[in-house]
Amino acid sequence: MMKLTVIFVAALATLATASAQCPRIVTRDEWGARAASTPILPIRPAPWVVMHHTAGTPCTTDAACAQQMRNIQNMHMDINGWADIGYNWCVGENGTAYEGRGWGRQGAHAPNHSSRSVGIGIIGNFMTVIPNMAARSAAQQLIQCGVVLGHIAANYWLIGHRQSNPTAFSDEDPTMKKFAAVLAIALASLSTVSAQCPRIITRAGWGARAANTAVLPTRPAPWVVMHHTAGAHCTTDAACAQQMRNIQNMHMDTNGWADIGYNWCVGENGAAYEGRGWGRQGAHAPNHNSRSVGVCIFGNFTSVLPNLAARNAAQALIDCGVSLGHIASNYWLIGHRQSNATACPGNAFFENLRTWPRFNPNP
Ligand SMILES: *[C@@H]1O[C@H](CO)[C@@H](O)[C@H](O)[C@H]1NC(C)=O
Ligand SMILES: *[C@@H]1O[C@H](CO)[C@@H](O)[C@H](O)[C@H]1NC(C)=O
Ligand SMILES: *[C@@H]1O[C@H](CO)[C@@H](O)[C@H](O)[C@H]1NC(C)=O
Ligand SMILES: CC(=O)N[C@H]1CO[C@H](CO)[C@@H](O)[C@@H]1O
Repeated sequence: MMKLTVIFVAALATLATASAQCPRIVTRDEWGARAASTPILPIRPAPWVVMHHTAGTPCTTDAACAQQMRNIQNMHMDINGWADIGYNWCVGENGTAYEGRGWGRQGAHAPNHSSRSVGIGIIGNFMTVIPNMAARSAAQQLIQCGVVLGHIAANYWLIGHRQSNPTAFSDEDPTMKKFAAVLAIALASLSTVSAQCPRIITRAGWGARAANTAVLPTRPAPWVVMHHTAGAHCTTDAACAQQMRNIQNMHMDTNGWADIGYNWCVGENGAAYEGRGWGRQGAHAPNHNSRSVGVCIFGNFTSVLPNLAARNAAQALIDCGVSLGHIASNYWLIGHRQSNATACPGNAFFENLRTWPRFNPNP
């Protein structure tokens, strides 16, 4: 009974996290798809994600995007003679993902990759403009959602359609050249979500005292623990560097620790400050120190949230750690209070943290 309860709670936690990762989804029934039966994807989870534009009309309302899905499905079935709409998913500029062939099915969208990829079409023609932020975020979320649900490999590769079948686009066609350039920008902005690190200030950059701390025994770290410093906020490089020096002095001289306790701190100037750094064991959350990366945000977030610059930098730091192999791609995020009895990281910040990717409500 107890085992069952544990499994049930774990399953609920997984579900909660999975739905947190997914964008708003409109199913085939909801957009009025014609019935179709397509083969199962032979390689699962899919190791590739192929990004497309539909080269047609963009849409920003539910009604218009559903109409586009029906138009594209009709074209793919009646004109191309395919079994169904070619894409696994489409994404509209209303920030919504439309189920095409869906997860676990082989698409007809990129001949060299259809049997091993998830094909995502952003609805619209992106020769001269990039998809809006709502569509780009929804596409990235859809990919993360696929990873969490086990349909896309955690170490997937993202490419544009033209990288799969270059012959489909003639270099003689100037519109295609333009499309390629614009798509490259759009793809770069997508991949930066998972690959780009925030602005980083090294130990030398903030004037750290020398210290030597133990190597993290569990790598990549399966946990990320978020903290606030409960002290002064900082929005300038000079003030944040001063905070780092103050905290290091307190942790070394008052607490008697080998170094500043955190692996990283983040300021409301949008920069990440190297504490113990990657691959080192921190002293920030007794129950998790040997298996986590501890990240603090400078300030007291009991009744206010860290500003957007700090929140974005903290998320970018986590993504950066994943892409560099220091944090497990299926890491769990928790607040310090979930590791040890403490108010940290502050009520306001903790409530917000619950909505972050990979937040674990029941560690
Ligand atoms: C796959 O890509 C190669 C190299 O561009 C191309 O020659 C080939 O025709 C493509 N295959 C298909 C099925 O399109
Ligand atoms: C943090 O802020 C709260 C109110 O917002 C205050 O009650 C508390 O004393 C502050 N904590 C510290 C350590 O200053
Ligand atoms: C963390 O929690 C444990 C168990 O409740 C407790 O024994 C320990 O003193 C706590 N450590 C700190 C630093 O608060
Ligand atoms: C970003 C955007 O345009 N979102 C729209 C998506 O569609 C719904 C319903 O049609 C609108 O309410 C949103 O504003």
